[in-house]
Amino acid sequence: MAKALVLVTLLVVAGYAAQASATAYNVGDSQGWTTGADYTRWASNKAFAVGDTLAFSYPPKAHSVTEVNKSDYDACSGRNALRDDDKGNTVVTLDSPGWHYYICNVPGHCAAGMKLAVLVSATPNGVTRAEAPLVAPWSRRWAPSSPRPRALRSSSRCSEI
Ligand SMILES: [Cu+2]
Repeated sequence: MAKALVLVTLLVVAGYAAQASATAYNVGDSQGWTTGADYTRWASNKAFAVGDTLAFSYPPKAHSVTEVNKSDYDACSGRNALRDDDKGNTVVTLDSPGWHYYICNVPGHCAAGMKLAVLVSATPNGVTRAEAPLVAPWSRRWAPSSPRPRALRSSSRCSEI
């Protein structure tokens, strides 16, 4: 029962969050997608989530947006590209959680800094810390109605996880 309540809570929260709009990021901000920018630094203060978009701003053929796996990212190799585009101003939707790696496949550009790694969270963005307390009172309201032993059992079950 406690698990079901938790599940319902998660579904409600997820449903609430899904209504919030995804975030559209301009990679490199005003610098765009180019050599000489620091994309590790650009990404470091951002929380990416499924549904967000990355807009890579660059002239057609001048660069590419090439999605690769981690080892190819580390090696700056676009040989096993998962996705590849050089048409200019590529927009990528972050459609799955986990790490996503992008490089520019023009020779020398990745080594010159055109590489971006983003960690994508499964939770859609939009639930800010300011909104989060809205959820908390529900759980507090539920707690007193539950018999105490069950509350204890559920909390011990939580600690086993
Ligand atoms: Cu390039």
